[in-house]
Amino acid sequence: MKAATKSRQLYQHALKLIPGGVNSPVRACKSVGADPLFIQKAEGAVIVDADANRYIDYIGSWGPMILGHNHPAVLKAITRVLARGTSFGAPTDLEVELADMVVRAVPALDMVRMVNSGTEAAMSAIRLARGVTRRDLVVKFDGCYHGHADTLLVAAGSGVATLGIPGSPGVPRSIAGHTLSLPYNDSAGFEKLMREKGDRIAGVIVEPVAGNMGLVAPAPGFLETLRTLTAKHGAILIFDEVMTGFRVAYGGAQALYRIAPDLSCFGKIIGGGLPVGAYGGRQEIMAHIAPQGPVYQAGTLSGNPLAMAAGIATLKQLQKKGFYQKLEKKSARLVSGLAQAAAQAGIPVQVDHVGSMLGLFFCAAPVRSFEDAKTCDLKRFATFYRGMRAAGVYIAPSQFEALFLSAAHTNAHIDTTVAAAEKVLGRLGQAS
Ligand code: HOZ
Repeated sequence: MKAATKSRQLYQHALKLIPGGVNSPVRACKSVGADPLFIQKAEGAVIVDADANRYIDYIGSWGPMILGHNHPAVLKAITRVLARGTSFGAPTDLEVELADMVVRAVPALDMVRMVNSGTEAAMSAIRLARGVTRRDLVVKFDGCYHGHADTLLVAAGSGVATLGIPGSPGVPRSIAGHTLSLPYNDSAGFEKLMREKGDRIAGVIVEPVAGNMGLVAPAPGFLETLRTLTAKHGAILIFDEVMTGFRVAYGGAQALYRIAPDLSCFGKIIGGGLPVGAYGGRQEIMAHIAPQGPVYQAGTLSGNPLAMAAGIATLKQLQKKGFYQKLEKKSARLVSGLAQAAAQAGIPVQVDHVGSMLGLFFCAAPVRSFEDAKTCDLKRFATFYRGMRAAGVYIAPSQFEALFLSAAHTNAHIDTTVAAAEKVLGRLGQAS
């Protein structure tokens, strides 16, 4: 591994020009005591930094790259559409085609609106829930992250958790006061809240598989309770499938767990690596969106032709027979390899996966909530991160993030990763 000279130079320059030197906080690698790597290029499962160091990539641009980087079919689709122009601010055939694919794939969708990011999707879904119900209160769950809209930054995961920020200055108390946050997987707590305030709740938003406090799967019955009680009290149930959509199954977590939310949010995979978001749901709810209805939401670059083309090409690949089964098998191989490596080293870890979303916590007890995740050994995670990076494995620089596998990861990549983990965890074991 060469010294990260160019990355360091770029970072020093960026620090003067961009807050924290980065355009999204977690990637600054602050909490793991490292500097960010600046990326030159990527191909398949491998990402290459500015100093030409190669890493096996388990970030996958934080989820979109389920086919691996630079997939030929996606590149071809983008290139073909590029010749038509890059943005028209007017409808195209491409957005209809992608909308059709998304609606067909996801059980609870009749209609979908394209936006430009997951943040926009969640923010718009919340506005729609409020507009439809004429209520203000929103329920979310501690450690879930739904982008950085004011309403949703309360007790949030991802960068907010990584940096230990309790809320954010700039979010007026009066706005945050409309958001109630409860422990994830706590069905009893949710029942109590709905008994007391159910008829004032506009919407309940949840990551059906949490990926922004590390990976935390829903406990049996949790999502079912959300579904039953929101329906009972006339509140809108929103699944934030920005990470899980087309990731844990083609139809997302709602297909995997067979629960139909009222609204769903998407991003990441449906843009094939280009900026995109979407939200959708049943026809009678989506009909409230302007210009069909009065709830306003708009966007100059929404339905951008390049993003639509990349999304269509990606989804076509995902439809291939056995795609998810193969990915699942590789994920299981990595999870069991990492668990074995930790056991050999005598290091307590919780390592789990739902489809090709993975999580790794340094703690002895299973992690079912953000409270549990916060009790894990963050110092050990930081040492592990630095060790793996030095060994050529690129994982998210925070315990409060998920890892993602792609179709481009081979068993050889996985075995190399496990071998690196054996060494790094072995050293950690000796040091403790
Ligand atoms: N919030 C995303 C991860 N959960 C993106 C982080 C980044 O791009 O730095």
